Amino acid sequence: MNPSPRAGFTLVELLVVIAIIGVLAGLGSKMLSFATKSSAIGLAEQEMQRLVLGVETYQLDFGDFPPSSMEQEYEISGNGLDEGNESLVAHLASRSRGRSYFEFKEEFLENLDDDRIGDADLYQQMRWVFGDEQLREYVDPWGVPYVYIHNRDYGIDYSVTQESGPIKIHAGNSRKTATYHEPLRFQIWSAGPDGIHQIDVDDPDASDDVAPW
Ligand SMILES: [Ca+2]
Ligand SMILES: [Ca+2]
Repeated sequence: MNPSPRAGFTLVELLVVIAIIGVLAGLGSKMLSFATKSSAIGLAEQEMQRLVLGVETYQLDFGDFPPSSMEQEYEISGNGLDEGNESLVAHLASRSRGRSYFEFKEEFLENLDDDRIGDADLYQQMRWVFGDEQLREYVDPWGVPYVYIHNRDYGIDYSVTQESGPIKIHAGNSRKTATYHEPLRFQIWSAGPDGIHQIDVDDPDASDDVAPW
Protein backbone atom coordinates (compact mmCIF):
# COMPACT_ATOMS: atom_id res chain seq x y z
CA MET A 1 0.00 0.00 0.00
CA ASN A 2 1.30 3.48 -0.92
CA PRO A 3 1.69 5.92 1.90
CA SER A 4 -1.07 8.52 1.90
CA PRO A 5 -0.05 12.01 0.63
CA ARG A 6 1.10 14.41 3.33
CA ALA A 7 -1.28 17.13 4.30
CA GLY A 8 1.21 19.77 5.62
CA PHE A 9 4.80 21.03 5.36
CA THR A 10 7.69 19.80 7.44
CA LEU A 11 9.41 22.40 9.60
CA VAL A 12 12.39 22.51 7.20
CA GLU A 13 10.12 23.12 4.19
CA LEU A 14 8.32 25.86 6.07
CA LEU A 15 11.62 27.55 6.94
CA VAL A 16 12.73 27.38 3.28
CA VAL A 17 9.44 28.98 2.17
CA ILE A 18 9.81 31.74 4.80
CA ALA A 19 13.41 32.37 3.67
CA ILE A 20 12.31 32.64 0.01
CA ILE A 21 9.52 35.07 0.93
CA GLY A 22 12.08 37.11 2.88
CA VAL A 23 14.45 37.31 -0.10
CA LEU A 24 11.62 38.28 -2.46
CA ALA A 25 10.41 40.96 -0.04
CA GLY A 26 13.95 42.33 0.20
CA LEU A 27 14.27 42.43 -3.59
CA GLY A 28 10.86 44.10 -3.80
CA SER A 29 11.78 46.87 -1.40
CA LYS A 30 15.13 47.41 -3.20
CA MET A 31 13.28 47.68 -6.52
CA LEU A 32 10.75 50.02 -4.92
CA SER A 33 13.47 52.30 -3.54
CA PHE A 34 15.19 52.27 -6.96
CA ALA A 35 11.88 53.15 -8.64
CA THR A 36 11.23 55.94 -6.10
CA LYS A 37 14.74 57.33 -6.67
CA SER A 38 14.36 57.28 -10.47
CA SER A 39 10.92 58.86 -10.33
CA ALA A 40 12.32 61.64 -8.11
CA ILE A 41 15.15 62.15 -10.62
CA GLY A 42 12.54 62.30 -13.40
CA LEU A 43 10.61 64.88 -11.40
CA ALA A 44 13.75 67.01 -10.90
CA GLU A 45 14.43 66.85 -14.65
CA GLN A 46 10.84 67.85 -15.41
CA GLU A 47 10.93 70.77 -12.99
CA MET A 48 14.24 71.98 -14.42
CA GLN A 49 12.80 71.81 -17.94
CA ARG A 50 9.91 73.97 -16.74
CA LEU A 51 12.36 76.40 -15.13
CA VAL A 52 14.39 76.58 -18.36
CA LEU A 53 11.20 77.34 -20.30
CA GLY A 54 10.31 80.04 -17.75
CA VAL A 55 13.77 81.63 -18.10
CA GLU A 56 13.51 81.59 -21.90
CA THR A 57 10.06 83.21 -21.78
CA TYR A 58 11.38 85.81 -19.32
CA GLN A 59 14.18 86.57 -21.79
CA LEU A 60 11.65 87.22 -24.57
CA ASP A 61 10.08 89.98 -22.45
CA PHE A 62 13.20 91.46 -20.85
CA GLY A 63 15.88 90.80 -23.47
CA ASP A 64 18.07 88.95 -20.96
CA PHE A 65 17.94 86.03 -18.58
CA PRO A 66 17.28 86.75 -14.89
CA PRO A 67 20.45 87.92 -13.06
CA SER A 68 22.43 85.47 -10.91
CA SER A 69 21.87 87.52 -7.78
CA MET A 70 19.39 90.07 -6.43
CA GLU A 71 22.19 91.47 -4.26
CA GLN A 72 24.52 92.02 -7.22
CA GLU A 73 21.81 93.36 -9.52
CA TYR A 74 19.99 95.75 -7.19
CA GLU A 75 22.65 96.28 -4.52
CA ILE A 76 20.32 95.18 -1.77
CA SER A 77 21.94 93.71 1.30
CA GLY A 78 21.16 90.03 1.38
CA ASN A 79 22.76 87.25 3.37
CA GLY A 80 24.65 85.89 0.35
CA LEU A 81 23.10 82.41 0.41
CA ASP A 82 21.38 80.75 -2.58
CA GLU A 83 21.37 84.10 -4.40
CA GLY A 84 20.92 82.52 -7.85
CA ASN A 85 17.91 80.48 -6.87
CA GLU A 86 16.28 83.37 -5.00
CA SER A 87 16.86 85.70 -7.95
CA LEU A 88 15.46 83.09 -10.35
CA VAL A 89 12.31 82.71 -8.22
CA ALA A 90 11.94 86.49 -7.75
CA HIS A 91 12.20 87.20 -11.49
CA LEU A 92 10.02 84.32 -12.68
CA ALA A 93 7.41 85.44 -10.13
CA SER A 94 7.46 89.04 -11.43
CA ARG A 95 4.29 90.37 -13.06
CA SER A 96 5.85 93.70 -14.00
CA ARG A 97 5.20 92.96 -17.70
CA GLY A 98 1.70 91.71 -17.10
CA ARG A 99 2.44 88.00 -16.88
CA SER A 100 4.52 85.69 -14.72
CA TYR A 101 6.86 83.06 -16.05
CA PHE A 102 6.54 79.96 -13.93
CA GLU A 103 3.82 78.01 -12.19
CA PHE A 104 5.33 77.40 -8.75
CA LYS A 105 4.39 74.10 -7.09
CA GLU A 106 3.80 74.89 -3.43
CA GLU A 107 5.49 71.73 -2.15
CA PHE A 108 8.79 72.93 -3.65
CA LEU A 109 8.67 76.50 -2.35
CA GLU A 110 10.79 77.16 0.75
CA ASN A 111 12.56 80.00 2.46
CA LEU A 112 15.29 77.96 4.11
CA ASP A 113 17.33 80.98 5.27
CA ASP A 114 14.23 82.98 6.23
CA ASP A 115 15.36 86.16 4.43
CA ARG A 116 13.37 89.00 2.82
CA ILE A 117 14.00 91.41 -0.03
CA GLY A 118 14.44 94.34 2.39
CA ASP A 119 13.56 96.98 -0.24
CA ALA A 120 9.88 97.95 -0.36
CA ASP A 121 10.25 99.90 -3.62
CA LEU A 122 11.84 96.98 -5.42
CA TYR A 123 9.18 94.64 -4.06
CA GLN A 124 6.41 96.93 -5.40
CA GLN A 125 8.21 97.34 -8.70
CA MET A 126 8.57 93.58 -9.30
CA ARG A 127 4.89 92.87 -8.58
CA TRP A 128 5.49 89.29 -7.41
CA VAL A 129 2.82 86.62 -7.52
CA PHE A 130 3.70 86.14 -3.82
CA GLY A 131 1.94 88.21 -1.17
CA ASP A 132 4.99 89.11 0.93
CA GLU A 133 8.66 90.09 0.67
CA GLN A 134 10.20 86.70 1.47
CA LEU A 135 13.10 85.65 -0.78
CA ARG A 136 11.89 82.16 -1.52
CA GLU A 137 13.86 79.26 -2.99
CA TYR A 138 12.54 76.61 -5.34
CA VAL A 139 13.84 73.23 -4.14
CA ASP A 140 14.40 69.87 -5.80
CA PRO A 141 12.55 66.67 -4.76
CA TRP A 142 15.20 66.15 -2.03
CA GLY A 143 14.62 69.59 -0.50
CA VAL A 144 17.81 71.29 -1.76
CA PRO A 145 17.55 74.54 -3.82
CA TYR A 146 18.48 74.25 -7.51
CA VAL A 147 21.54 76.26 -8.51
CA TYR A 148 20.97 79.01 -11.09
CA ILE A 149 23.78 81.08 -12.67
CA HIS A 150 23.62 83.56 -15.60
CA ASN A 151 26.44 83.02 -18.16
CA ARG A 152 28.12 86.37 -17.38
CA ASP A 153 28.73 85.16 -13.81
CA TYR A 154 30.19 81.71 -14.51
CA GLY A 155 33.52 82.62 -12.96
CA ILE A 156 32.02 83.80 -9.66
CA ASP A 157 31.82 81.61 -6.55
CA TYR A 158 28.39 81.62 -4.89
CA SER A 159 27.28 80.21 -1.55
CA VAL A 160 24.63 77.55 -1.96
CA THR A 161 22.83 75.22 0.39
CA GLN A 162 23.51 71.53 0.25
CA GLU A 163 22.53 68.68 2.52
CA SER A 164 25.51 69.13 4.84
CA GLY A 165 25.35 72.95 4.95
CA PRO A 166 26.41 75.90 2.75
CA ILE A 167 29.33 75.58 0.32
CA LYS A 168 30.86 77.78 -2.37
CA ILE A 169 30.19 76.77 -5.94
CA HIS A 170 30.71 78.10 -9.47
CA ALA A 171 29.34 77.09 -12.86
CA GLY A 172 30.04 73.59 -14.15
CA ASN A 173 32.63 72.88 -16.84
CA SER A 174 32.22 70.62 -19.82
CA ARG A 175 35.12 68.28 -20.51
CA LYS A 176 33.94 67.91 -24.12
CA THR A 177 34.13 71.62 -24.97
CA ALA A 178 36.78 72.60 -22.38
CA THR A 179 34.61 75.52 -21.30
CA TYR A 180 31.42 76.01 -19.30
CA HIS A 181 28.24 74.14 -20.09
CA GLU A 182 25.69 76.43 -21.79
CA PRO A 183 28.35 79.13 -22.44
CA LEU A 184 25.88 81.66 -23.89
CA ARG A 185 22.89 80.89 -21.73
CA PHE A 186 22.57 79.95 -18.07
CA GLN A 187 23.08 76.93 -15.84
CA ILE A 188 20.47 75.25 -13.67
CA TRP A 189 21.17 72.03 -11.86
CA SER A 190 20.24 69.92 -8.83
CA ALA A 191 22.56 68.37 -6.24
CA GLY A 192 20.67 65.11 -6.81
CA PRO A 193 19.49 62.38 -4.40
CA ASP A 194 22.52 62.69 -2.06
CA GLY A 195 21.93 66.44 -1.62
CA ILE A 196 25.67 67.09 -2.17
CA HIS A 197 27.07 69.10 -5.09
CA GLN A 198 29.58 67.16 -7.19
CA ILE A 199 29.57 69.48 -10.19
CA ASP A 200 33.38 69.69 -10.05
CA VAL A 201 34.28 66.00 -9.89
CA ASP A 202 36.11 64.56 -12.90
CA ASP A 203 34.55 61.12 -12.64
CA PRO A 204 30.89 61.27 -13.78
CA ASP A 205 30.20 58.09 -11.78
CA ALA A 206 31.11 59.96 -8.58
CA SER A 207 28.30 62.46 -9.12
CA ASP A 208 24.56 61.98 -8.82
CA ASP A 209 23.85 65.65 -9.59
CA VAL A 210 20.99 66.12 -12.03
CA ALA A 211 21.78 68.59 -14.81
CA PRO A 212 20.13 69.28 -18.17
CA TRP A 213 23.40 68.94 -20.11
CA1 LIG B 1 15.66 82.64 1.13
CA1 LIG C 1 25.01 65.12 -5.75
